[in-house]
Amino acid sequence: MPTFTPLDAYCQYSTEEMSARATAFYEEIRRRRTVREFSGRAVQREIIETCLRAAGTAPSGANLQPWQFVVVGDAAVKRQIREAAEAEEREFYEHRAPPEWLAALEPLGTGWQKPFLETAPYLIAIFFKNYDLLPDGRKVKNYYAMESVGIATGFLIAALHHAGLATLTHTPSPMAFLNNILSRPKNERPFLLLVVGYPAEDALVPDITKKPLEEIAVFI
Ligand code: IYR
Repeated sequence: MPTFTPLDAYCQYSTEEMSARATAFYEEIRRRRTVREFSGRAVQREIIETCLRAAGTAPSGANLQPWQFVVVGDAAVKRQIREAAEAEEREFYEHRAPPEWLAALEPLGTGWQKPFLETAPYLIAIFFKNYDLLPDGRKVKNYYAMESVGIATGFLIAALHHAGLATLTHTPSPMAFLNNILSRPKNERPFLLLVVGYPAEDALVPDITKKPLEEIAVFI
């Protein structure tokens, strides 16, 4: 039998307050920029932990929470990840990527070299689990694993931004090397590598814009 508790945590606001809150959040989140130049300045582990707790509150299929976050602060492991990622990225940029993909990436100014994978204080490897493994080896299916992990990752990016940190959603492809380097079981599939830290003092970001509301939403 399911058990239920009152929705004590819900806060209701006046229309004015709601409007002010919606605007304040929009102003806060619209300042977020993906950063590719990181400072080496250390970040307190406790801040990362709190942001991961925020990510862990995300909704998920049947509340099965099919995510695993692996926080890498160790310089030697970061180097291994950089080397493996750059090998894949070099293949991608020099051979695998079709011209139209390279053309789409042009405005971002990306390339195969990924120094930020060593410079930034933390790399958070995010995995999704289509099934969980019980200690006896039996599999328990998860539902909407990738969607759930996408939502949790959005929460994490927002939480880190809110705390005053910069992030980069990095997707070296393929990412299977993350399982080997981080010794993760085979039911954990890499979702993305989140680079976390302070932006470099002189960090530049591409001059790009977001689509206006009219282009991304319709009311019917
Ligand atoms: N994974 C490569 C290429 C890349 C692909 C997309 I789609 C981006 O939005 C950015 C980069 C890289 O990280 O450089």
